Amino acid sequence: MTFLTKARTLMAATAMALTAATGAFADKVEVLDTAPEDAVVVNIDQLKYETPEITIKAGDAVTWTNQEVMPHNVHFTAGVAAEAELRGTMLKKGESWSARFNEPGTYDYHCTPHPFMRGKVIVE
Ligand SMILES: [Cu+2]
Repeated sequence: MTFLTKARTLMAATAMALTAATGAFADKVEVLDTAPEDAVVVNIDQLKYETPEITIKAGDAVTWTNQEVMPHNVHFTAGVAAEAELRGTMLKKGESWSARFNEPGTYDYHCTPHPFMRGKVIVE
């Protein structure tokens, strides 16, 4: 761990402690009701995530949008996004699902009915 990473981790920990103190503790991955305009978009089409690996910063949001008729979702197995699994809702064509990533790490995911569809969110 570099000094910078350590400093960042400390800053993140401090920010989280402050957030917790105000009563709005942020989960590692928060599912959002609406897609933020500045979210990084991952389109789903032809049985794949078009950008299977994305790198974002802690606090950034990601929106997955299904572009085809075949329903898809975003599924993090237990221990990845939280202690329990995080299974996104199935998306019909044109539908989106968004989540905010609050902690650095690598978050692998797949599509529940199509486990060969895999993607990764790297949070710095
Ligand atoms: Cu799928």
